[in-house]
Amino acid sequence: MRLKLAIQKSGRLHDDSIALLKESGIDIGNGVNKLKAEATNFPLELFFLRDDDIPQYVEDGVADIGFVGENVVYEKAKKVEVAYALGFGKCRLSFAVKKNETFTGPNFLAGKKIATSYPVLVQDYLDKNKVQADIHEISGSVEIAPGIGLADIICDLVSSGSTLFMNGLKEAETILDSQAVLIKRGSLAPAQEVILEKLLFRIESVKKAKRNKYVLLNAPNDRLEKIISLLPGMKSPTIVALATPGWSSVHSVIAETDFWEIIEKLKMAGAEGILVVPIEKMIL
Ligand code: PRT
Ligand code: ZN
Repeated sequence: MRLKLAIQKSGRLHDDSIALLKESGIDIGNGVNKLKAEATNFPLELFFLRDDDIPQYVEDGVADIGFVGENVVYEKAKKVEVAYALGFGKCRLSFAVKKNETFTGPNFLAGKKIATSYPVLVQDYLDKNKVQADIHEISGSVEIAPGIGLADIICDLVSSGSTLFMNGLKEAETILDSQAVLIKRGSLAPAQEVILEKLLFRIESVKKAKRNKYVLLNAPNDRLEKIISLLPGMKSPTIVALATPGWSSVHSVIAETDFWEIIEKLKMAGAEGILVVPIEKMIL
């Protein structure tokens, strides 16, 4: 029994999808230029598809699971479940107005022409806010629509904002925060659910490891109590005696988010020779 995974053939999600599988210890056999590939050391078969088609293929059972942006999942509204947030491909779907205009709220959209590749999500937003507007669906280069007189406003994906800026537009209102997610068909065979659980366990270990750092430091024994109180660790830190009498080496795990704050406090508490190393996998 194998699990069939659909990922983007080429584009913004492709490299991160492949990297995540590699970091999860999954080797992909023959090249990615074909339509399909098989993992050599895990019961996984890969399909390389356009991202827009992935929800449909998962609903139809051509693939069992897929890696795809939430923006695509919700726009396509197929019968698939969002099982796991993968943490890459982050962006937002936002309205953008001409830079000299002021977006005053949903009513600003009333009667306007909106260019977008996301007509379903935009219509949802309009309905929720009881506003009527004219949606023009276009598949690419949405940002040029106001400049050529095709639309008054756009609703498009934004990450750095530089595309909007270069086209004389500014972000006005976000209607969806998006990232790549793992979607699945509702009804997987029990044996496939087991494979999916194994895959998710590996992905979670990789993600946890990325969020944490392994820290080693030296400290005089009379400062140990203070230093230990600053370290969250998974359980309690490891303490090893150094060859120099009265000194110990302390090892622990620190979350990336708290990292600088804790390091500064550790230094002030008397820690020396602090080493910070990346963690490859983290299994709790
Ligand atoms: O060929 P295929 O259909 O598979 O690919 P595609 O061209 O439809 O998609 P692709 O590869 O461009 O994007 C795939 C997915 O990446 C999207 O569905 C999102 O989930 C995610 N993603 C993340 C983005 C962006 N960031 C992003 N910035 N997708 C598109 N953009 C575009 C945006 O449309 C705009 O043109 O980048 C531009 C804005 O970027 P900034 O940095 O200038 O703000
Ligand atoms: Zn696409």
